[in-house]
Amino acid sequence: MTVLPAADAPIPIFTTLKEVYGSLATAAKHAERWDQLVREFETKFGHKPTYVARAPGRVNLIGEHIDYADFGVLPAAIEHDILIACAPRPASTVAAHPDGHAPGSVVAENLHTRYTRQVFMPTRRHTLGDDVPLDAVRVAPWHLDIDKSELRWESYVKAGYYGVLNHFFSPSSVSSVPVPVDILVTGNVPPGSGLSSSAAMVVSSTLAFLAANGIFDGEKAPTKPTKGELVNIAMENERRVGVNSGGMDQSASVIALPGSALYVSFVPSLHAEPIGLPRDAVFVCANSLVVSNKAESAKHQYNLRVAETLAAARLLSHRLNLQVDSTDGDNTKRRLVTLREVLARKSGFYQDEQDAQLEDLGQLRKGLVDVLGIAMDYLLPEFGNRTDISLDEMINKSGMDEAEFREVYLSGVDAETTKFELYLRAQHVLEEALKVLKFREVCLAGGGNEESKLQTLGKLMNDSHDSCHRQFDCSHPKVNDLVRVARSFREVETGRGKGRIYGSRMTGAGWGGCTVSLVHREDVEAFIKHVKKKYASYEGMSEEDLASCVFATEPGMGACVYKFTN
Ligand code: NG1
Repeated sequence: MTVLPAADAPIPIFTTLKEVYGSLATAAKHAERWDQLVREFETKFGHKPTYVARAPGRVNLIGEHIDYADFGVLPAAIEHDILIACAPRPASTVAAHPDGHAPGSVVAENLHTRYTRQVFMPTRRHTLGDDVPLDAVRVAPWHLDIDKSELRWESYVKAGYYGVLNHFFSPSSVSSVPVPVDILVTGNVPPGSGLSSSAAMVVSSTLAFLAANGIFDGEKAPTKPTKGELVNIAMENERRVGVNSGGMDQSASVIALPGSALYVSFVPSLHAEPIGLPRDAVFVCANSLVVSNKAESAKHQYNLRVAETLAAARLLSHRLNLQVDSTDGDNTKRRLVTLREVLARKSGFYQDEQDAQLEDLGQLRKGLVDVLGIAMDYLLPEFGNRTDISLDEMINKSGMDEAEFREVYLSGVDAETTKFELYLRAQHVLEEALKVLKFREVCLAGGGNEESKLQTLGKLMNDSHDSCHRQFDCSHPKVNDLVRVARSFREVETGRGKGRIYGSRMTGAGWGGCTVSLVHREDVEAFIKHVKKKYASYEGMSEEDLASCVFATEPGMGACVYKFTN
């Protein structure tokens, strides 16, 4: 049997829930949700679903805000997921729908009553172009209106559909037309909590439209994407909602395998390596109840951090005189450079983008010391005790003229700020990259003392949180409180000694959302009780609500398509 690298494997098509969740026990917990989804689909649409697309959320164990700098990260899929039941709309039910049987039209319903029914249809403008013979028709790519100004549930559905249309229904082929589709969505990944509900929505929507259009059936099956291809399409799709996202969430949601975390790296191309965790390690998620709405706040928060991180790399590459741009005659073609590329070029490992050397802990450590020293000299302001620099200072130090810099680095960001924290952001990214590799190394090391492994992993998580809070400024006072509560478990007497909490940190983009804590398997129950009792915002909540706020999670199965067989 050939073992495919995880990203090259095909998207699994399952026909039992045990396969979907990786174990019978987990499947049993979810069976009622699935039944309800299928029942409601029939009630709402008058016909049965043909597929359910499933994509899980993820918890990031370590490696925050470094995927878009092209450094590897270490997430795991969680059990919580988004499910989308779907089917082509049969001609017999057309009378019931106002938009009838228009190609590609979608009726989207959500089991959650807060989200209302949406009906939409992609358009493909056929125009007579001046660059083609007069009698020829130029066909523009498919288009769907996505409202980026406010967070709407169907935007994520549309984002998934967009990629399917433009990758699988070529605009130049008039015969290739998507079918009308009915979909029903449900999910239990809490939105805005750092557990990647958005990636789970986009991945499941992408899969649902592929499935409903028969891409996994019979003769069309050879065109179906691999897991790695699906990740790339989902990343592209998520950007349509207005977030310049890295690739961590989509990779974890698509490629994860039960029982292992994933080390996901992006250079020279997407690669995912399953990482076994120490036997006694259990990760517990806790929700701060501060909702972090990434899409709406992107320009002050997430996208601004992406811009600062990329600008830091540009300034460093200029200071180090690295040849990162291509030239065409007298014209220099500017492009975005990542901190990882700066490090690779500075360390001499950058060869035709094929370097993998920086995944080696020793090499990364060597390169870092140098680059951090230079960052400290160059990225800080020249005068005063500030750490931030102004837009003018930043442009001056970039070696680019203002128009170019705005075009390449700021046009997509629309950041409402005049100050940029380049040094602190670069310091976080470079040091966090090192923490990820150490974490991976400890997990991969055979033998050794289990307790000391857990302590090392926990310390890395604590340091990561402190860096997210101080250097990257992406935590939130309540998230810091929750981390303090988690860490204070070490003072609690459990009957087996003091509580074994090894580390606790924010997870995901931050500015609210969840924390993840590394706890000894035997102490998990006591730990969960402690957090429920001590975190002030949980006061007065019912046991049922609390159970959805604080929960232990084992690394779960990645995305799949469930096919109904009769
Ligand atoms: P969240 O917001 O937690 O799903 C986001 C990005 C990740 C990564 C983390 C920070 C998206 C879809 N996800 O995750 O790629 O950059 O922030 O480490 O934008």
